[in-house]
Amino acid sequence: MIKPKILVARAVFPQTLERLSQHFDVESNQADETWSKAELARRLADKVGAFTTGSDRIDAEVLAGAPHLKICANMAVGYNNFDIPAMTARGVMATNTPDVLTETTADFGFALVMATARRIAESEHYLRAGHWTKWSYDMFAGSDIHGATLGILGMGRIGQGIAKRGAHGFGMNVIYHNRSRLSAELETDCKARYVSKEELLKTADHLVLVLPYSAASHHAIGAAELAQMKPTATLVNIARGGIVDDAALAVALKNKQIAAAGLDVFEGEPSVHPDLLTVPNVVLTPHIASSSVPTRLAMANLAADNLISYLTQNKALTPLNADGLAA
Ligand code: 8YV
Repeated sequence: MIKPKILVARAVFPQTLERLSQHFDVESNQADETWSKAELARRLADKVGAFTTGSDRIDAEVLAGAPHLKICANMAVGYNNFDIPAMTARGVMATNTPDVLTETTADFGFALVMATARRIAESEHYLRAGHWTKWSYDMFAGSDIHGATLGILGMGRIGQGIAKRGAHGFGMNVIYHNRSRLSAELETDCKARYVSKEELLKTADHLVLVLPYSAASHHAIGAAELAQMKPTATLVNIARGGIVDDAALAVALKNKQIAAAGLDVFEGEPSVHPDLLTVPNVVLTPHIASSSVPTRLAMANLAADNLISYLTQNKALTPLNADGLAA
């Protein structure tokens, strides 16, 4: 039997490839080469399915080179690398990997809050550099987590996970802002109070960004918003680069307009704004919030299952544009 052809655009777990190979004729990128859009389109020319990650842009230009493509399964919950209207117009199903990464990503968000507020990375660099010669009363004195006000911008599943960790684990006072307000039941679960964006910026001791990236959220935190925050406040971004104006943030950190930041995502990543690399009061990690072994496996499995289910039974498990395709 001739198997349908699919492309796995990035290196993945060998067991994911093995599983996909049971159903498909798989071309994969286990060497993890960086492909241009033209290269991606060229490789998609004879494929019906694609396993993609957040770094693979699927838009009209790529789709033009992929006339047989029926589905792109993203190994990510975020899907700003997909041009959904273009995919829908071409009849290509888009899927993502919600839920399986929620708790792991919330753990990491909270870890960044703690590392940032308690200056863990900065003090570790100091120690490794051999600067630690004596104790001093204010050495790397940061701010408290327990009892502080935790602000969350974007209160989806991951935002709620962070809220629960803060409220139930650390006795934090949790406030949030979101496009839509949560139900009373969810607010009670998260012990979170809905506030305006302005109040969130002004009141939070630790502000965490967990909102999806879109034209509407581009530079949701820029110079004007940073100016509204407390000088003692910290900012954590585990959402997407582009939500924060990184150049403005570097200036705010340098001028101590806010105390510190923790960033897992960057505008134009994997490049990082050079000024962020020179300020000490920022913790920088390379987009690893979902990266625990069990969670990355679960994400890969869900993306693979979407391909298998859609291409063998015409049923996507976690579709993004099913309504558009049905219309
Ligand atoms: C991924 C993420 O690691 O799921 C997301 O939206 O940002 C991360 O979990 C990344 O996008 C790679 O696909």
